[in-house]
Amino acid sequence: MTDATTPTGAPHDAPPSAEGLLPSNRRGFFKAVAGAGAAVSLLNKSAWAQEIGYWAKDLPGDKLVQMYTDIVRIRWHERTMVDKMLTDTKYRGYNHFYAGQEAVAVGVCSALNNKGSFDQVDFVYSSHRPTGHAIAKGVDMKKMAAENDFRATGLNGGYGGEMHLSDKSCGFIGADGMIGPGHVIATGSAFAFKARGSKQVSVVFAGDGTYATPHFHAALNNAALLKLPFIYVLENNLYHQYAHYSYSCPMKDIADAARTYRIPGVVVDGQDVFQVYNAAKTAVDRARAGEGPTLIEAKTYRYYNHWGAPGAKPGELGAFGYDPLAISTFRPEREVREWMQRDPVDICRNVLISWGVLDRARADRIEAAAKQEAIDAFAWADQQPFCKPEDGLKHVYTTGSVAARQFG
Ligand SMILES: Cc1ncc(C[n+]2csc(CCOP(=O)(O)OP(=O)(O)O)c2C)c(N)n1
Ligand SMILES: [Mg+2]
Repeated sequence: MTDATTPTGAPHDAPPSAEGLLPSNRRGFFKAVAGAGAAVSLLNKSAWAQEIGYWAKDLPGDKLVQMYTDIVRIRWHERTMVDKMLTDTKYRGYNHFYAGQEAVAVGVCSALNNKGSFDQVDFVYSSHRPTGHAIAKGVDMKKMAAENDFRATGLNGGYGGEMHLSDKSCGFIGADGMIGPGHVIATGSAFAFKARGSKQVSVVFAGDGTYATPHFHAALNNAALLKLPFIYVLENNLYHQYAHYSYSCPMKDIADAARTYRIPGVVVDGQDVFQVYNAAKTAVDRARAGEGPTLIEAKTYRYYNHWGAPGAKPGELGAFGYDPLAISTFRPEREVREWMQRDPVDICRNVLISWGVLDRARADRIEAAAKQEAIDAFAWADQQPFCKPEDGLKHVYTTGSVAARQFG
C-alpha cells in the first residue's frame, strides 16, 4: 500500500526493473527478457492474476516486424507533432502526447481484428490521449494529422480534433474527452456483440485516473455479471494530470480491483510490447470464447507533460522540468529520465534483434521510414483546406431513413 502523503519516491514510482525482478543494467535486462522469450508476465503479481500465454515468441516474423514498425510510427508521429507545436506559430493542432506508452497500444491492438466490416472488426474506445491507440488500430496518419489541425479532409471533416478522432473503418470508435463515460458505452458494444452472437471484442483504453470514476466500476461490474467480451486496458503512467495516482487509489496495483468483480486482473510491464501482447491475446481469446472480461493494468510512463509540449525542446525527446500548466514541477526530471532508460522502442528493437527477426540496419531503415511518414503526413495536412464554421451543424442528425435494428 502506498503512503498517500508521500507519493513520489514510493516503491511503485520506479520503473519495473527496480523492483528486483530484473537486473537493473540494460544489457542484463535485454538478456533476461530475450532468454525468457520476452513472454513471461514477470510483473504478474496481482492477487487475482491468471496465467498469461507465451504467444509473442511464436508469432510470424512479419507480424513481429509490424509491431516494431507501429511502435516507431507512433513515436515519430508524436515527436513530429511536438516539434510542430513548438515551432510553427500558425499550427492550431494540439495533443495529449503518447510517447513512452507506445508498447501498450501496439501490444493490445496486435491481438485484435483491425480489418473487415463493422460486424467483424474489434472495437477500440480510446481516451483523451488517443493518437497512439489510433495508429495502432490502423487509422491513416495523414488523415489524422489533418483532423488534428481542423482541416476539411481530416478523418472527421475537421470537426473533431484530437479528442474526437474516430474511424469506423478499422474499429477505432474514438477518442473521448470525458474521463469515464466511454467505458460504459464500450460495455454496451460488448453487450451488442454478445446479443448478436458475433465474435467481436470491445476494448477500452483508459488511464490510472479512471479508477476513481464510477464508470470504471460500473463497466467492470456489468461486464463481469453479463460475461461480456470486454477488455479494460488501464495504462498506469503514475499521474492523472498533475497528481500521482496514489492520491486517488489505495492500492499499488489497480488490477487488484478485478477481485471485486471476480474477473482476471493482470499487471504487465507496459514498456515491453511482447508482455502486453501476451496478456491481450489471453484476454481476447477468453472474451471470444464467451468467458467474459479482463482488466489489464500496464505499468508505463509518458515522456511529455500531461498536455501539449511545455518543457519540451524541438528535436529532443521528452519534456523535463517546470510545466507552466501545473501548479508546480510535478514530475522529477530524474524520474522521467529513469523511465526513458526502459524505452519501448529500444526494448522491442533489441528483443527482435536478439531473436534474429531484425538486424540493426533493417531496424534503422524502418525507423527512418516511420519518421518520413510522419513528416509527410504533417506536410500534407498543412496543404489541406480548413473546415468551415458554417458547416459546423452538419452531421448532427442523421438524414434520410434509419432502419430499425433489433437483435437477431
Ligand atoms: C469527467 C472529466 N473530468 C475531468 C476531466 C479533466 N481531465 C482531463 S485528463 C484528466 C486526467 C486523466 O488521467 P489518467 O486517466 O491517468 O490519464 P493520463 O492523462 O495519465 O493518460 C482529467 C482529470 C475530464 N476530461 N473529464
Ligand atoms: Mg495517468
